[in-house]
Amino acid sequence: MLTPDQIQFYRDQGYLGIENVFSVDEMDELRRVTDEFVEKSRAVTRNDAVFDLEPSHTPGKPLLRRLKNPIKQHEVYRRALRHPLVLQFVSQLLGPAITSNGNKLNLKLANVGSPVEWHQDWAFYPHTNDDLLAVGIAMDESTLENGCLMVMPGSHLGPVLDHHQDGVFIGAVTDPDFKATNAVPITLKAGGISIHHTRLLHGSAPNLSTNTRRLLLYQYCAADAWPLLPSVDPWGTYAASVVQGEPVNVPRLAPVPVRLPLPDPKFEGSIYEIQRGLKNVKFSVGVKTM
Ligand SMILES: O=C(O)CCC(=O)C(=O)O
Repeated sequence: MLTPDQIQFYRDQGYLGIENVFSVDEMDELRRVTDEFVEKSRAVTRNDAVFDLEPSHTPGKPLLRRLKNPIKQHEVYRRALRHPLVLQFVSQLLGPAITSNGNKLNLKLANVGSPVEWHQDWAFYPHTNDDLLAVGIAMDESTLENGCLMVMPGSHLGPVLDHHQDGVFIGAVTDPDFKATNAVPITLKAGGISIHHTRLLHGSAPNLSTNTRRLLLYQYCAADAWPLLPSVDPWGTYAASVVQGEPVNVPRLAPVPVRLPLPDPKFEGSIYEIQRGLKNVKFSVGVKTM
């Protein structure tokens, strides 16, 4: 259980570091399976739906930078998503009903691990409310030297900064006034976890040390946080719908009541077909007699 002080710290600062969440056996299994994927990446020469490679990757020296969507790749990652302690902590912060909108395994292999520039996850996937967070499972000891996660405490309560460059989303803060001052590292032993709020500014330095740093990340959302972007070709779908004027990427959010028309009422049918099952009809269908 998170203590009331930990919960308050998360609310005020936007993050937590918690040691000893995964057992030694659980970590050994995660590392063993991950090593197998690094081995498999030898056969891959360019980034694909599963593997993201460091620029200096070669079959002789496989340098896997990210395993994409690990829960699709192996049962051991699926189990970690539902780890009882993780779900207990997440429900204390988000409420009992939780969804997951993504997962990834970032590997910063010794001497080569790429940095991740400062960003806010919210810039990638805005929702109807910001009760979203990411849990990072430290698969190795995570230190300043090997590129541990860095955060800017309290920044989740501030503005969402621009992540666009020349009008194109670039996945990192581009605000010219942004300075990464007061950043703090979340150092962890293997088996510990970090938790960070979706609006918290964070990033991490390259791994210039001889110790690998692997961070398995799971994103969780309160079940009543709905994504604002459609999952397939969001900009193309939206932009194609414009009949006059320019598309906008800053939606106007109003505190309007919303109830989604789900479960799916078979929208391929017309309103006549959808209403056919209505029990409490108000207009009776009369038969005109001559
Ligand atoms: O792996 C890291 O250090 C940072 C990961 C991160 O923030 C991301 O992938 O969005």
